[in-house]
Amino acid sequence: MKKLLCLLSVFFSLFIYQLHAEDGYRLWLRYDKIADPVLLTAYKTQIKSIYINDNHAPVLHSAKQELSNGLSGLLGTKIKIADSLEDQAVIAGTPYSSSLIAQLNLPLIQKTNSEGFLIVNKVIAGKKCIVIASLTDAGVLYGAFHFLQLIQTQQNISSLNISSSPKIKVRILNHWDNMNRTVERGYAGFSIWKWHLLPGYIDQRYIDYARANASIGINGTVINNVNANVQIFSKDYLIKVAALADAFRPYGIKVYLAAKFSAPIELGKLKTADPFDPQVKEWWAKKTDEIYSYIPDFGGFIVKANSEGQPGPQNYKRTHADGANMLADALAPHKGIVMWRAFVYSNETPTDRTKQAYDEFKPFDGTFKSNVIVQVKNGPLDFQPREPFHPLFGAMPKTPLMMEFQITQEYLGQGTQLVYEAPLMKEVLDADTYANGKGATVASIIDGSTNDYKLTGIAGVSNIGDDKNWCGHPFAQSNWYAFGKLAWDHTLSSEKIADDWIRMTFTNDASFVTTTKKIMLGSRETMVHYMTPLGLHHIMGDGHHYGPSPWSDKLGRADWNPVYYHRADSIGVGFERTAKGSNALEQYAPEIRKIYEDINTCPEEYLLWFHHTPWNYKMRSGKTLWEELCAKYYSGVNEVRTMQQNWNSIKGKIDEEQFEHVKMLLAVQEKEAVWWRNACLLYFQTFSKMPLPAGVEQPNQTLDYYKSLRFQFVPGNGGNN
Ligand code: BDP
Repeated sequence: MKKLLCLLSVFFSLFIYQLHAEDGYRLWLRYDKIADPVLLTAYKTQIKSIYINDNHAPVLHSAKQELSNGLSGLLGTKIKIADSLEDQAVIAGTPYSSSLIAQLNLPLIQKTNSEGFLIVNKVIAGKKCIVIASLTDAGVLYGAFHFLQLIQTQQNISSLNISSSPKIKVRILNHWDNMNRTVERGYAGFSIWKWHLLPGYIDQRYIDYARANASIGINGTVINNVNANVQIFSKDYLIKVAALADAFRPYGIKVYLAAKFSAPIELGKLKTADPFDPQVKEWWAKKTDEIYSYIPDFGGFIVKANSEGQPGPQNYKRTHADGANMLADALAPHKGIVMWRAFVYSNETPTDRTKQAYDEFKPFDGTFKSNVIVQVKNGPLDFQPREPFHPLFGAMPKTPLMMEFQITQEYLGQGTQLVYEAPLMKEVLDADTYANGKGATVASIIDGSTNDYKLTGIAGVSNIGDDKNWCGHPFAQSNWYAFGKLAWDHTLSSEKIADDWIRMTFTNDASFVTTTKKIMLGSRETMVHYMTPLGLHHIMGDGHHYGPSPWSDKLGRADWNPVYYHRADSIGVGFERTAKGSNALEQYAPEIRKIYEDINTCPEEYLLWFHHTPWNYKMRSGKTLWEELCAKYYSGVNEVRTMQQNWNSIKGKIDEEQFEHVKMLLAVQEKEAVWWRNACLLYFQTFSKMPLPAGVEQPNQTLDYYKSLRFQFVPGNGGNN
C-alpha cells in the first residue's frame, strides 16, 4: 500500500510538473520535451547532431542557436553541435556558407526566392541528414524555425521535401508606441522599448521579440507611433534606435521609423516643411544620411500625413505624391523606402469619409517614385469588425500598394475579448477586386502578381506590450502569429494557422486542439454578431472606442460620430452608399457594383454598409430587418456562452493558470457581449419602434443606464484619459 501511495505521488508530481504554470512569455516558441514516448524515440533516432558552418555570420549563428536550443528542449537531451558531418545530422546553410550544401546542387534558384528555403532529407556520403538550405542567411533562419515547428506540431520528418518562400517582400510590424512608453491602442501594458535605459541596457525582450518575429517570417518593424514625435530623430534617440537595430539584426529584422512631416521645422528650426523648398529637401537628405551612419541597413520611413491633424504636404498646397517623393529622394541613395499611408480623410470634405482616400490617391497613380509604397488599411473606414475591402486595392496599377491590418484589437474587443483575426484577414486577402477581370484578389494586388509591382509589403499594427505574456489576452498572441504567417503565405488557411499555433502554444492534445480551434475559428463572426451585425460600423464608444455608443453625436467632427455611420431613423438604418446616396460603390469594379448596388443581391453581411434599409425589409431568412438584427445580436451572446462551455470542457488539458486566465476573460467577454446587445437593440428600438423578441432574455438595464456609462481610464487612449 505504502509503495502504491509512493508511486501515485511520484506520478502525481510528474503530472503537475507537466502542467506547470505557463506565463505565456515563450509565446509559440516553447520547446518542452515531447510528451509522447514513441514520437520522442522516433525523433531522437533521426536527429543526433547539428552541423552548421556559421563563420560568425550573425543570422546563421541565430539559426544554429535556435536549432540547438529548440531541438535539445524538444528531444529532452543536449543535441551535439558537430564540426563535421555525422550520421543523422541536421545541416543548415547556404551554398555560400557551406561547401557541402553547394555540392548538393539543390534547386534553390528554381524553387525559392531570396528569403525562401528548402528542407529535404538526403543521404550524403552514406550519412542520413536533414538539410535546411537557402540562398540567404535569413532564409536559413526561417527554415530553421520551420523545421522546429514541424517537430513542435509533431509532423513526420522522414520524407521531407519542403520549399517555402515569402510571397511579399516587406513584412512589417507597426508599433504605435509613444516615446513616453504609452501605446496608442495598446492593451498589453507599456511599450517594450525602454528608452531611458537605451543604448546601454539591452533587455532580453528585444532579442526574444526579434526571435518571435523571425519565427513567423516578419522582417521589419516600425518602432514608433505613426502619430510621430520628432524627438526620435534627435541624435540621442537615433543612438538608442541603433542599439535596437543591432539587437534585431541577427534575426533579419530591419528597423524603420515613423517620420513627422514637420520635423524640419520642429527639429531643424526651418521656417517651413514645404517639400519643394530646397532647404527642406536638404534637411531630410542630411537627416537620412545621419540615420544611415548609425544604422547602415535602416529600412526607411512610414508617414501619416494630412490625417487626423498630422502635418503634411497639403499644408503647403503640395500633394501626397510631392511629399512622398521628396522623402523617397532622401532615402534612395541608401536603398530605403517610404511607406506613405493612405489613411486620410477630412472633416472639411463633404463626401462620405470612406470615399476620401480613393479620391485623394487614385489621381496620383504612377506619379510616386519607385521606392514609395502606399500603405492602405484593409477597409475604407478604420479596422472595423467587418468592412468591405478598400477600393484602392485594384485601382492603382502603377503604384505599389501595401496592406495595413490592425493586429491590436482597438475595435475588436480590445484587451478583454477572444477574437482570432485570421478569418478577417483572409476575408480581405481573398476578396476579388475584379481589377483585371475575375481573379484579381486583394492578395494578388499586394503580392505584386496582378500589376507586377516591384516593391511589395504588408503591415500589421502591433498588439505587443510589456505584459509578461506580450499581448495581454493569451489568445491575442495568435493574431501576431497569424499576421506573420499570412504575410509570408496568404494562401494558408485560418484553420491551419490556428492548428499550428494551438499545438505550439498550448499542447498537441487532440481534444484540446479540436475544441480550441472551434472557439478561435468562430470568434470573429461571433464578435460581429454582438457588435456590428449586418454591415453596421463605427458605433463604439467615443475616444477610447470601448463598448457600444451608437447614440454618440457630440464629437467635434461629424465623421467621428456613430450617428454619421448608422443613420438610423423612423424608416430604417444603414448608410446609403449606392448611387442613391454617397455612391461610394462607384469606386469598385463594375462586377462588384452590380451585386452590391441592388439591395436584393447585396450580401447581407454588408447590407447596412451600403443600404439605408427599411426596418420591415424582408431578409433572405424571411424575417424583417429588425427581427434579423435582433436575432444576430442574440446569437452573438449565445455564441460567447458556447465558447465558454467549450473552454470549460477542456479544463485540465493545460496548466491551471492559463486556463483560468482565459476563463475569466471569457466571462468578461460574455458581460460585454450582453452590454453590446442590450445597448444597441434598446437604442435602435427607439427608431424601429418594434418589440424585442419574446421568450428570450430581456435587457436588465434601460437605455439611459447604458448611455450614462463613462469609462475614464481605458488603456490605449494615450493622453485623452
Ligand atoms: C485609428 C486610431 C488612431 C490612429 C489612426 C491611424 O483610432 O488612434 O492614430 O487609426 O491609423 O483607428 O492613424
